[in-house]
Amino acid sequence: MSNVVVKPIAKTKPKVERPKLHKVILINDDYTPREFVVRVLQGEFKMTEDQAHKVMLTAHQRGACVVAMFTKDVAETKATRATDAGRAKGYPLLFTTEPEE
Ligand code: TYC
Repeated sequence: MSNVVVKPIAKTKPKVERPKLHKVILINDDYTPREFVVRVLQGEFKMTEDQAHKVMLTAHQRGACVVAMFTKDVAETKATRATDAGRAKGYPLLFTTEPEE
């Protein structure tokens, strides 16, 4: 009787890589009202008013600010929705995405 179980030799190292995250970046402009930017950040990125205000101010002062990181699809969807919210009001508000390093 032979009930010895031989474990096959693994040929490939199991590799579990996390998907690359993508930054959503808020770009400053001279026309979109500050309060509108804050409301879009709260609505689309689930920020508190305080967090949203800080991000808006950083973009206003430095030209751009990283809002958050998501998988590629989620980052692109949120950036598009947030940009479209501004466009619907005639504002040039812009959110872009960029892969993490
Ligand atoms: N600079 C705009 C103003 O002075 C406000 C603003 C801030 C717009 C951040 C866009 O990403 C932005 N009304």
